[in-house]
Amino acid sequence: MRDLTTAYIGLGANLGDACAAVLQAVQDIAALDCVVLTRQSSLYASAPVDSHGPDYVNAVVEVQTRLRAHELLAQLQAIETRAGRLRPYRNAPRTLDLDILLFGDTRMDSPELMLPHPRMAQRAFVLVPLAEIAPQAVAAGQMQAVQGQTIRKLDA
Ligand code: PH2
Ligand code: MG
Ligand code: MG
Repeated sequence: MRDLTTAYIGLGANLGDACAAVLQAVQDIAALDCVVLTRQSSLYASAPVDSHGPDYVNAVVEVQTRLRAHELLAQLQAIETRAGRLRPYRNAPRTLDLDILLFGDTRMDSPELMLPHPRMAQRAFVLVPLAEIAPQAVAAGQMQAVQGQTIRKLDA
C-alpha cells in the first residue's frame, strides 16, 4: 500500500452560484476513493486576479491521500468537468477550479502539473485560506507580499 501524502487543494469559482459550487466540490473531494478530507478553510471572496467577471469564492482544503499527484489531478479535473467547467481561454471565469497547491514535499515541473503551484505565493486568495488551516505552510514574508490584495471572509 502506498504511503499517505498530505496535500492542499485550492478551490475557486466565479460563475453561477459560486458558494454552492465550492461547497459541493468539498463534498465531492471528501467522497473520492483513497482521499480523506482532514481540514477545510472558511470561504473567502475576492476580486478576480488576472481574470475578470464576478468576484471569486475561494477556499482551501487539506487531504490525506494514497493517490499519486497526477491521479489526484485527474480526479479533481473530473469534478471540475461535472461542475460544468469550460476552458475557452486562460484564466477565463469558471464554474469551478480545483488546483493542487502542495503535494507533500513533491516538486514537479511537468506540462500537466507544477508543484508547488507556481503562482500560489503571489495570491492572497490562496495564502489566506491556506494559512487558516495550515499556518506552517505559509511563511510570514509570503503573507506580507500579498497584504495589498483585498480578500474577505464570508459568513459560515
Ligand atoms: N483564479 C484564477 C485567476 N484569478 N482570482 C481570484 N480572486 N480567485 C481565483 O481563484 C482566481 C483568480 C485562475 O485560476
Ligand atoms: Mg487556478
Ligand atoms: Mg486550475
